[in-house]
Amino acid sequence: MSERKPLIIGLGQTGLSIARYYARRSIDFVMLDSRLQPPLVDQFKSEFADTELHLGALASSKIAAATESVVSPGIDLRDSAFAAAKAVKTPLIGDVELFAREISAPVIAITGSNGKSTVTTLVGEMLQHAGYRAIVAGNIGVPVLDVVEQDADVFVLELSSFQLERTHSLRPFTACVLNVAPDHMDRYDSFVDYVAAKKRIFHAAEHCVVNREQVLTERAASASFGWSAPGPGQFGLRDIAGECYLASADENLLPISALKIVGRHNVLNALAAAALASTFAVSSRTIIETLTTFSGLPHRCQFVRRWRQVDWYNDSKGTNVAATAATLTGLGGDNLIWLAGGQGKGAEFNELCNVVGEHVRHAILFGEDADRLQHALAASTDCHLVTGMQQAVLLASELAEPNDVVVLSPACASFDMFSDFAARGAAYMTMVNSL
Ligand code: UMA
Ligand code: ADP
Repeated sequence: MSERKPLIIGLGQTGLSIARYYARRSIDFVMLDSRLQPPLVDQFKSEFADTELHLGALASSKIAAATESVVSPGIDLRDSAFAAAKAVKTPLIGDVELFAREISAPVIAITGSNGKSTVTTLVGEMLQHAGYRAIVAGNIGVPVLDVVEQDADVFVLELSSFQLERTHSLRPFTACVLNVAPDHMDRYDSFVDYVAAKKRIFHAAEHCVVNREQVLTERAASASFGWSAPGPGQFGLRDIAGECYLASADENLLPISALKIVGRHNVLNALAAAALASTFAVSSRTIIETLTTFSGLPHRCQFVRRWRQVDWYNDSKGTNVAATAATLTGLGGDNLIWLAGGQGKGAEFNELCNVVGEHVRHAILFGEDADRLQHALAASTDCHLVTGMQQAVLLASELAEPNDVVVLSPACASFDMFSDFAARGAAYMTMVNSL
């Protein structure tokens, strides 16, 4: 009887990885997806031809009657389809919960509104350079159950609030909330609820690493990072003879100018990664080596090209207001031509007014929430509405004057026009490179 099997809900990257995990353990399951044509349905049918699959509106009675449901992060647990399951206490968990129940290697767990992938990658590289078998997974694009059987000395996990809210058994060796700023406000009743989901990462953690400037995520910590000069157990900045150094307690690590990653926000990311690696006894020398060689991930303030004396950047991963504000501030100046738009996820775009007023000469807006962006920012800069990426790039190339900087940093999710942020960034770069 299918009712007594576990359910997998969501046939995306996570759902497929859970299916493969159950199959490796000979556990029968049922797959559900609310869409009639989920992206990975053909792949699923070819691998699991005999498995029960239900597409379309989620049946609440089925979910309530299952042994447990493993729900993909993209699905909102407030959906009425889960009410009956909650009433009869059928467990609703995520893939990270299954992972946590199984592993014995320590976990360094990283969350935050912005900088997660950059910091997770940096920490993974620091540990690998120190000689550990460190495996990076999670919201960064590698479902945790794809790596659960790998022989690891340590797992470095990027975790989203959606993953954390459905995880109960994780006991991280080190946990960190990098920062909190409004994001995914369409998925939470309030900002407080969103912050609470993020702070679940600290539950049962042996070491906590905190951002000294964020009182919202304050707690007793093994290490902290922030802009101020560091005391014991702290990472921060110190001025030495007019040069600003990343420093740990009384040790000066490296000058900011030695970092390859650009922008003020990336200085904080570097300090956070150093603080996290220090809880795993990675030496300062290894931390410095990694920080001086890491040149950043694609789609994050990525330099694309200089064309007719104009620099073009791709920050497609800037998917919320705080991320875009950090990028526009980081690029600086008052001559930015800024491409933005997509799905705003309920964001308050007027929080961008000051930073846009200071740095942006022209805003070129497209996608589902372009009107809302224009409405919020019309008084701060010159706004242009266009129908898509190609028109945006062409208009930017017409408006740009020598020494201007053009940047795509959408402040929005991409799903209205692209499969994800990477496809959006790739489309932008192709168009920029073909100018
Ligand atoms: N969906 C439905 N019906 C369903 C199932 C999904 O409409 O029944 C929709 C969701 O609303 C969403 C999309 O399908 O719009 C994808 O959801 P999913 O849960 O199937 O996503 P996966 O493909 O499994 O990818 C997820 C993460 N995506 C989300 O949380 C939305 C990926 O993070 C992550 O890399 C992957 O698991 C592996 O862990 C991406 C992301 O955008 C990068 N994350 C958000 C962020 O970083 O802001 C949280
Ligand atoms: P995440 O995985 O949390 O989305 P990324 O490291 O992929 O974070 O960076 C995504 C975008 O967020 C970057 O392109 C940049 O615009 C912004 N960003 C990165 N780090 C920070 C930070 N520490 N504070 C604010 N914004 C940041």
